[in-house]
Amino acid sequence: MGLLIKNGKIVNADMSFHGDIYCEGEKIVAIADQISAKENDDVIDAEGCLIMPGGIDPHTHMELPFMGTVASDDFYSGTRAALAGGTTTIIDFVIPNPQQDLMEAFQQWQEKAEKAATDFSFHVAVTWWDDSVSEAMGILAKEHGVNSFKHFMAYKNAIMADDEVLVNSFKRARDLGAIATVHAENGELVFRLQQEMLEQGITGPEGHPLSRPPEVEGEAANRAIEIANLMNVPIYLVHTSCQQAVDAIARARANGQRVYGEVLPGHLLLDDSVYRDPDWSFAAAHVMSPPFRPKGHQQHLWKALQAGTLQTTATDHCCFCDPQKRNGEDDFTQIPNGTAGVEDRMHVMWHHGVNTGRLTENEFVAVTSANTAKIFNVYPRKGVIRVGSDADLVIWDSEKTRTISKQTHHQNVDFNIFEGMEVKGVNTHTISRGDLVYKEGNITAERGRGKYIKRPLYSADSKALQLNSAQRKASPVIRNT
Ligand code: URQ
Ligand code: ZN
Ligand code: ZN
Repeated sequence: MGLLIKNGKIVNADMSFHGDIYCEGEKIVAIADQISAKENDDVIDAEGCLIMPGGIDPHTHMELPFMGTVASDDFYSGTRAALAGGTTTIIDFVIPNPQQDLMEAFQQWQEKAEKAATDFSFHVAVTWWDDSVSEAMGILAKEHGVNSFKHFMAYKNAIMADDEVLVNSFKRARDLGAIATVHAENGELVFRLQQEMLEQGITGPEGHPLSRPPEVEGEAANRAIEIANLMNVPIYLVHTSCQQAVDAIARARANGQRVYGEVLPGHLLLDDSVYRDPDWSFAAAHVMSPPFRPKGHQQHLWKALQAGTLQTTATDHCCFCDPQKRNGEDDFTQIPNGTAGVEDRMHVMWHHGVNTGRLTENEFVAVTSANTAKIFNVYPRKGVIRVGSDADLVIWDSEKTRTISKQTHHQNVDFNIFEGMEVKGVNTHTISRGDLVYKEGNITAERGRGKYIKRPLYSADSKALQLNSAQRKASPVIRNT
């Protein structure tokens, strides 16, 4: 028995065309003008709708233990919500405690994710360093399909990676044929500025952005990029939030360095005024790092996304309910950092990206799915509607509206940073590996149906990775004689 999706307009990152799609098992097996249904096939008439690759969210933290509590969406509730919003694959994070064996942490996260409703993969964070970490990175890379290693440059006295960890881990990632990813904020500066805020008697959420200004991110972004340059490893900056970080990425890319950047819808649309709201709960609900920025940065981020300086969108879905946020009622540095968004990303990016003319429908697919698949090396298995690819699809009604609200979202959290936002253009159906898992508000995905996605290593011996920019500059210029 197969699934036939008829009469739709197929939208990939590279082109759009009308056609029928036939899925059998977990794969797309045929794309053609007219496909006839066989007996017992399921048929969806997508007349007037678009059919796009299922969204890939490269940055989530389901049930993350963090700042003395645990994120309130677990791997089932959070991935159910993802499917409702058109995302069919997440890349979450294994975050070992300092001194914890990376393999032990990887096993712990695999067990948590057994209940996932979407396909899932893991970036593994390097939060400390010794030979055993290097060895574990090799096992994860060669045997478990981990081709990306994360580094938190923030969160001093917790999971912060100092320059020694960055240099060692970046070099190891490069030698393995993996990519380094970073949360780029200078954790020493944040710590000092937090103390200064508290010493001045600033204990409310308004202290959060004051203790992590854009310069704190710009410095770390530049430092991480330069370390990656000299270690000759590709680097991916998560939740790029400000002009300073965008400019560091743009400079490096213009210099031919392999640098990629991610942006969250929240940073594209919200500003730091939320932290000065008189309602403590409202302000605290927006505490995430890097913080939402002063007006002006948002436009710079949009332009960078349109220009291709930033390539992907993510959510950093890491949500905490008000009672959890109240851990920081008397001290903003104790407010668990994180916000939700896994259910809203595609809708928000379509409404504020495509409906405004900032992005074409094809660019929308690029920044919500295809680019992430390419950067993290699961394309064309994911990220494209093509024969042989996984049947991860959304049927998209560009006329259908939704008003985003905590009252109606499926995320397990009592707040929504896009509360009240009316968006036009939503998925009516979500299909994951050929299963119809969401239809018109009804999620039918079974707990644990998600599969772990291994991500192949890049070839470590490719010429492109053999010279860093200094060496490239020194190499003889071959003139066309
Ligand atoms: O920093 C992150 O990405 C995690 C801990 C989620 N929290 C956040 O504020 N971004
Ligand atoms: Zn982060
Ligand atoms: Zn994160």
